Amino acid sequence: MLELEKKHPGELEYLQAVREVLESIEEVYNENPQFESAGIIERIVEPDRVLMFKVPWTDDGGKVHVNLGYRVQFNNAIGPYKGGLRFHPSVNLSILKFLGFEQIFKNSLTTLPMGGAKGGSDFDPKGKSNTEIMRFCQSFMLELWKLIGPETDVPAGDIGVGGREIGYMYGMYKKLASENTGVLTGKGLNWGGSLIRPEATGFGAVYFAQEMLNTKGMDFNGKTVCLSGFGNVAWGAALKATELGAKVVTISGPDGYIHDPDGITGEKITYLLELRASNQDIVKPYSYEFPNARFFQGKRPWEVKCDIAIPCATQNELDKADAEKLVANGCICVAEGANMPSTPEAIQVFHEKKVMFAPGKAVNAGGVATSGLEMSQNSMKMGWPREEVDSRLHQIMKDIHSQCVKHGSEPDGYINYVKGANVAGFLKVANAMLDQGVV
Ligand code: NDP
Ligand code: 2IT
Repeated sequence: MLELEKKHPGELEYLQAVREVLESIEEVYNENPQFESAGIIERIVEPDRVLMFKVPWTDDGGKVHVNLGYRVQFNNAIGPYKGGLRFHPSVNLSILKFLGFEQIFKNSLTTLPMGGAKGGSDFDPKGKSNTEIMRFCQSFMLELWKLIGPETDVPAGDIGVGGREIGYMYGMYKKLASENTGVLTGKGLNWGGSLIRPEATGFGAVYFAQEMLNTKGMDFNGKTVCLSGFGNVAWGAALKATELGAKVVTISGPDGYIHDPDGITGEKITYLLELRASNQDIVKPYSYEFPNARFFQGKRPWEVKCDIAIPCATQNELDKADAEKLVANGCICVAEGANMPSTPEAIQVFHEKKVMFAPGKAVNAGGVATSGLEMSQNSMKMGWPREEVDSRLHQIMKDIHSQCVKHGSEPDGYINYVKGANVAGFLKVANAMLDQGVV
């Protein structure tokens, strides 16, 4: 860690993600001297390559803008590079390296053959017209297409990248490469997409949390759930948790959160999805539409009493003080829908108080797992029915949970899901790297 800190000063998110994994795997690493002699740690913490390019585009008024584009190809020991693209003004190399690093272990946990990568741009899709989004995506793909391919590197969505953006990027890729392949996942249903992919991350997160609750003989029925964010991940989680009998009472945006004591149910989710499709601020208007709902400006939802918390917005959105509030209010289970939403200090609180806590790389792996299923369907040139994709996703989430239990169970019966996920994810990749020599 000291060496890495010296080599990459200021890359805080990346160093945070690496530190957590290294701490978790210390024991298995020391038990396997062959890892040390093959330099597995030194090789796994550095990306295979980082590609950075400029993305010039013209707005509707004719003004030229330049954003930065990136693809971090981290590790392809167990399959082609795979991971999302994030379009958000906060995007920088540290954030994409943390996400790419996490993706290695997450993809390993899915049981499918996928390596780890991440990419994106500091482009802000907020307030842009459809044509501006299209021109940006086309310009972004004009560079990215040289680096990706269905057996090389398969990008997908993340913050700020959903079906619309994948469509514009896919259109440009197809034109440049003269081929129709599964080069991106999260595609539209009429052109190679998989059923369930849009809701897969949220569904998977709830399936995983269901397994966590089962270990204590509990389930979602009658439970109160706090969610943060309301994007690709949160809406599927809200839908599935509600379907299982829980009441989802919060969602959030960067400017505050909504508390709806009546529950954010089916038709309200549809209303939110319509707002989202129109590129508008989605959280605040909800409180004008539904009279019992209140908007709390500048606050996070973790102050609301709940049984289960599922953070689904962004990294480090739940800190020590938030964790203490959740615990004081009786929260029994925290399942991370987002990537690294809890700070290390918050995780320590959950562990000390023996609250069930599972990290994003396990909980949100259903998204990329269903991307893997989309790749399989594309290779076979066919599509599975909804029930088949959903049941495969459900089984994968159960398998990930079992791997966490196997590698994370402590003598007192408490399951350290952070350790379990990191050890299980790491062992598969490290052994593949051993098999393949120093490359
Ligand atoms: P979206 O852009 O669809 O949604 C993000 C949501 O979080 C939006 O509601 C956004 O509000 C809100 N948000 C963004 N920044 C903040 C902030 N600083 N504070 C509070 N709310 C914020 O992204 P996704 O749902 O795709 O991604 C959410 C998280 O899940 C990320 O960590 C991502 O890496 C992770 N993830 C995503 C997967 C996927 O399949 N998409 C798979 C696995 C993990 P607004 O729109 O108003 O900015
Ligand atoms: O963080 C993630 O796992 C994603 N954004 C989804 C990646 C994918 O390739 O589906």
